[in-house]
Amino acid sequence: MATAPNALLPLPKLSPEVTAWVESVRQLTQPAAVHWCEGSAAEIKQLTAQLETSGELIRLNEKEFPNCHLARSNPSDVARVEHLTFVCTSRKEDAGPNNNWMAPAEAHAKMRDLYQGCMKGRTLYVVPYCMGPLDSPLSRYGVEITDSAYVVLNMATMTRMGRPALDLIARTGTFVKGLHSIGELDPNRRFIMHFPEELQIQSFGSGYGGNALLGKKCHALRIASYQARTEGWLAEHMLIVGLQNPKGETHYVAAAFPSACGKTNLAMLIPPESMPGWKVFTVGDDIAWLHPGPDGRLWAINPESGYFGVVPGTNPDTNRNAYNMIRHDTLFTNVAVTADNQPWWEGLKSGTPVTDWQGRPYDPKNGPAAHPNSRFTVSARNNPDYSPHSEDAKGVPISAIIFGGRRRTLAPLVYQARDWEHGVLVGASVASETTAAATGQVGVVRRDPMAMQPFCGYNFADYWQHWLNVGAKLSKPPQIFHVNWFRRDEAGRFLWPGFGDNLRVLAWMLDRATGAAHAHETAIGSLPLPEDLNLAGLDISPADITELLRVDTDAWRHEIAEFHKYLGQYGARLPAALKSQLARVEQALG
Ligand code: GTP
Ligand code: SPV
Ligand code: MN
Repeated sequence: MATAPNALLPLPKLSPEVTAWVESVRQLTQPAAVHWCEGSAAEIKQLTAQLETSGELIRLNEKEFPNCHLARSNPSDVARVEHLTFVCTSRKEDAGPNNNWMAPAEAHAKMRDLYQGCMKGRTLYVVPYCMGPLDSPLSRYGVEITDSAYVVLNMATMTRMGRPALDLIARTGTFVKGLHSIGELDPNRRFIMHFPEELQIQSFGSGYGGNALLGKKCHALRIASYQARTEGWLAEHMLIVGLQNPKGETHYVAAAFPSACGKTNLAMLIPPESMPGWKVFTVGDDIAWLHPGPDGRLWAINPESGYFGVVPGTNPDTNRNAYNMIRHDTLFTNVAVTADNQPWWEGLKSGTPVTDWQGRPYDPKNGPAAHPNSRFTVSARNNPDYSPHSEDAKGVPISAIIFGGRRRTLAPLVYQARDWEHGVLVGASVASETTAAATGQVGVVRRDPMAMQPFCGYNFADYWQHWLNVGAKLSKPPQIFHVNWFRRDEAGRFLWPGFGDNLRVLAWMLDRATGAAHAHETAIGSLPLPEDLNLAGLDISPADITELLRVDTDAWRHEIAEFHKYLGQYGARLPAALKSQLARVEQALG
């Protein structure tokens, strides 16, 4: 029987629900073979060799980039597709104005048609995975069925993939079913469907990133956020980072920024030389699962085990650790290559691209050499500052939550919310310039509450209420802040150096959390004065820092009016506390 697992997996360890589902998918999709992934090094090696032979993976310069590969995706398939992503709840209003909705029966029928015989001549891979440490009660399981070996390789790095996950599923019974086929990579036959009530994901027609690595955005955010609401926790688009001050005390911070707005870089921050004694440890770079703990604090785990990070901009100056991390054992997608077969991307200070991301001779007339959303897939263990507490079953305690966006104007470098309720308003009011992480126009400001606009698996109004409910359970809630590393002057120059120097802002936040730092109150929240920030050794003009910390009341009045209008679409579902927090800010702005 084609679904019989390889000899390495003894049958008693298999969940009957998994085998029955795999068999039903096999009958529907009609693959030539079925491969149950065990997650061993030998298996990864074999799949890598297979993709090298087929030409889907190109081995890069072995001396400079040992064990690194390049994959080129279909040029029409280079980013998440939000307009083709649906949340299929029984009631439309449960998905909310923030999601595309389709009735579950209609979506199932549409997908069934697409899946019919779609794996003929291909191998069906069964990818069991665990999101979170294997021994954590906070972790969740899933099985992705895919016909892409490239997806298998990515999932093997990004999740705890293979046999231990299958064993855990057999023991606990509950798992998310994710069915993925690359189909014909036809943008007109491409859908990313979520059925949160059924713990199911169905994806067709894309092999890229969040569309295809179903453990990531589809499971760990859209499905998990829905589950988290009923179970009393939060699934968020947040990095988690540990900051050790010169006294040796470590505080953990979680930060939500929209896609391609600096999470990986903040999670891997390198302290500036003028801040000796600080150490930074990465727990996660993209997703956090946050649980109220018995001690009244909020505890976080990173459900992932690797980074699917933005390549352009990574260099030894912006982040030496990130640069070194991707110099070995890394899978690159859609970067350019040099004459001696090294990967190349915009922002690198050395090397010359000869072949662009599409495999054509590089010609600047065709745009950038590397795709702006080119990515690296790398194990978190490659990160020299990977926190050993990333593996803690109970997670790490969170002292501060940071929201942020990419705004050329308006949003100051940092401000602090009064309390949790005001913090929920601050998170809900995030707006940011769109980036290449999703298809569509880049650089236009759009509302992106909690950096979850593309990822919340249910109605935002219910989500904000859930945030308020979680806060009410915390006797020691994290302080909430908003940052903007991306302010520019009229010539387009960044006013703030960013990257490692962001620690100066984080240090102020930690002092605020312990009551040790000064701030002054404004209508939108509390801000530091220039002298409240540690700017020692930083080459920044007084005019720039003044501008970065300025609250332009007129512009904010306009911003808040726009936000008020936006909230209108959530109607009667909007939490009363959010409305009163908004009214308070409006009143303060006058
Ligand atoms: P996703 O993986 O899409 O969720 O992105 P991310 O939020 O992890 O963003 P990432 O850290 O990869 O940064 C995206 C881009 O912003 C890269 O090109 C970075 O070089 C750039 N960037 C990150 N931090 C800063 C900063 O502090 N200042 C400036 N100017 N650019 C930054
Ligand atoms: C993002 O877009 O926020 C990402 C990349 O982290 S993807 O996995 O494609 O969602
Ligand atoms: Mn992301």
